[in-house]
Amino acid sequence: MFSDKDEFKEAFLKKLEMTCGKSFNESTVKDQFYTLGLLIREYVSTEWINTNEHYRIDKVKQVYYFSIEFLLGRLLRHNLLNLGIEDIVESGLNDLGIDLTDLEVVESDAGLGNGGLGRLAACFLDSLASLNLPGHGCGIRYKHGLFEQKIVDGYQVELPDQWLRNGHVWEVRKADLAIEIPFWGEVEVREEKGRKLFRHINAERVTAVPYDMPIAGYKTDTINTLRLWSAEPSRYPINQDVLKYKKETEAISEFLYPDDTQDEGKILRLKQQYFLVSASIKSIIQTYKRQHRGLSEFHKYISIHINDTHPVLAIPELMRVLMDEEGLGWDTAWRITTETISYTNHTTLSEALEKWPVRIFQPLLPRIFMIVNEINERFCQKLWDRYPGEWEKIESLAIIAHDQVKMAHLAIVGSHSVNGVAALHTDILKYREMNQFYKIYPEKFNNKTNGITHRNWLLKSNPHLSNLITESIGDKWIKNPNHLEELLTYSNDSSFLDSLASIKLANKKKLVKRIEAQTGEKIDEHSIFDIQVKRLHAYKRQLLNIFHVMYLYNRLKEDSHFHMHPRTFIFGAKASPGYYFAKKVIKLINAVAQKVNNDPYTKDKLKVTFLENYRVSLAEDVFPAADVSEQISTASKEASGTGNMKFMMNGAITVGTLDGANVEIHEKVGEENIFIFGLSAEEVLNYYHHGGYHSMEYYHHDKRIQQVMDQLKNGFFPEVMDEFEPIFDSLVMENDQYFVLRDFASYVNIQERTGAAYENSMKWRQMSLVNIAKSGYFSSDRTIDEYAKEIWRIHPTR
Ligand code: 26V
Repeated sequence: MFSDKDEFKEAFLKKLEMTCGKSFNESTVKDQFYTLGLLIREYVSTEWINTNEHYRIDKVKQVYYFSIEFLLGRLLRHNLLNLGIEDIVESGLNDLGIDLTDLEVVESDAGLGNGGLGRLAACFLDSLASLNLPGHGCGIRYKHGLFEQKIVDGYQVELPDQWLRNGHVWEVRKADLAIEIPFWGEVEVREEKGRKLFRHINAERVTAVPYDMPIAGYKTDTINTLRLWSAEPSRYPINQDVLKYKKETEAISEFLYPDDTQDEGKILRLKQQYFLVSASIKSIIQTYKRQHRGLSEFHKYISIHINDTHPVLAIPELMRVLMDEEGLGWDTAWRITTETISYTNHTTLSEALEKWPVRIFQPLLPRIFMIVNEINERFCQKLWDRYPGEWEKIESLAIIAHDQVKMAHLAIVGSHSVNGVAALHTDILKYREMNQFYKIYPEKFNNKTNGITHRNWLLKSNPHLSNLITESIGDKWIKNPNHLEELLTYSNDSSFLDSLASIKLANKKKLVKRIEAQTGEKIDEHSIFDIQVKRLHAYKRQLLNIFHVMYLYNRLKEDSHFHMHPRTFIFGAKASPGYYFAKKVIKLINAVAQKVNNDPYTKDKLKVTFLENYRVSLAEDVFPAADVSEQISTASKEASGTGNMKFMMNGAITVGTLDGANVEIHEKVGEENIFIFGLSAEEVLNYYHHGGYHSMEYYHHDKRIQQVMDQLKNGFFPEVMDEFEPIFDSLVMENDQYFVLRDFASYVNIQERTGAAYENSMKWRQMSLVNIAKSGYFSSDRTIDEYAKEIWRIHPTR
């Protein structure tokens, strides 16, 4: 459509007049952004169609990645980069007096996710397309993504996210491909020619309308699809409350993770899950039938991957379609279903494992419940044959027990592959949390260590570092990040190391500017930027970090000889709206910031900043500016972590526990290029099983801990007398289930070593270089290549 900047300018100006009805001189940045977006979408449309034609005509096996979250962020520069037209567009716009970065910030983040799980899905889409793999995403087009966070007086306040306010330029609504989804009602059973026939009657119907987004690979011809479903009313029922029906229908795609403490919220979440999988499966089958006769070979052409258990109803839904709509028998349908579906587990935390009460499940999804029940009965029969008489064991493994449907059990039984997301996590699944299932199905369990797309998290977000890398080793690393290892030849090249340091400084300055513009706070860019950004959760131990800051503050105040390199502790975290304890931690961080930043005695040494509304577009400025990456979860609790990889790739040094993918980062960079501390997963799990930890002893015997704990309630924070008592209680009185006090001394120790290491700037730069050079393994290209070969059995096309 345009091959040089003059053609681009001409197309841009024409498009602007046509879509906005304004002359260029009258146009706003929003008009310009929207015009550019439309132009790009048109630019990809031919290849998009070609890709799909090729998949159809050549009967290519395709994977569909089902996920309740896709955390895409902004897409303008991402698309320009992947299509290879960034330079043309940027310089064309320059000629017109437009700065591309001014257009970029107009775009709202597509924040349809919480954190790691949703961002992983977004990185996977990029890698699939970039590796020319036939793989698409299926999700929900929430009207409101994850809430917008404001910090008011140190407290988190949530506002609804309004990402669709100005429309979403990358999507195409396809009303003609809408699909009806039934809820409630009854199942009518008839017998015909010796076969049972099932019909779902008196159902309330909801229409699922697809919105498709093109997913362009990096400089390839492949354009895959992300299909997000939106819920709309079907034909309005006669004699019913029409407004109520409309509201209830639209609620399905209104919010990401509606509050599920009450039954109403539980129903809504289960509706969302079925809505996603039913619409997706029906549309996959419609497309499939245009290319193939019959469904007996479905699994040879289609793979469906379920990202955690949220889409696990794909299993009974596929069974339903194969049996009730296509007339296959149970055994054939079961073989096809299990061969089609694969499952990733993303957490071992018991409170995060999904269970649905039968009293909600059965009436909402009557036919699906019957099928789940049948799957359960057949599975229990198998268990009975294997473990005759062992009722307790059978009960603990059953899919339905004690009036609850256990989604993870359904996922394991109904799929051919179950994977964890880091080596340690998979071992914990195999030998601890899911050991009984592992014994029954050893062949299903496998590991796929997470990865991130280096094209987003390095090439796009850290252009200066990317340029330095390309100048040094060429640009092969962009398509194959293992080439980053060639950077090791520069380990003793002082001019290269100097460049590395000045790029880091420039990135820090950029972040400082952004923080100053937002909060008015001034930050010393020569201080160590020590950063912890991730969802707020007790197991991630933001508390340990802030206690360390309190300890440093106390030390500085009490010991005039105490030396430390100036440090800025940066936090970014959203807490679930109903997560009381997590919100206390946010308040504590802000209270410490208030205290420390305003004390003339410490303010040149210590600084604490809480970044409001942490999200993808902010993260893109945070990772490149980090010196120290905080990955300090209680060992065994963080399935993988992916922020750890983004920091590493941008040259930050990890301070971390041997948890999740930190273990593998440690292996890659070696002992001397990472700061490891704290209990091992083994030790933590042993404490859980055998007891022996008494946090009170640490409180009494370590004066540093005692002082910090006491400050939570002795008026140290003057305006908040009993605000932090629940934190004190959980650590001291309720035995500190995440071992914060247990790991405190070890953490202080490693932090002291970290600070000292930073002062040897030559050594620090070398460490940083090793981290960048060894980060290739953590590219999602490697991860996706493994999924493609070992689970999905799909192949690169063209
Ligand atoms: C969910 C919940 C919901 C209820 C309250 C407690 C709780 C705790 C954790 C979760 C996590 C759900 C699954 C998830 O997001 N896992 C994350 O997946 C990432 C991608 O694999 C991985 O890097 C993170 O370690 C893992 O926590």
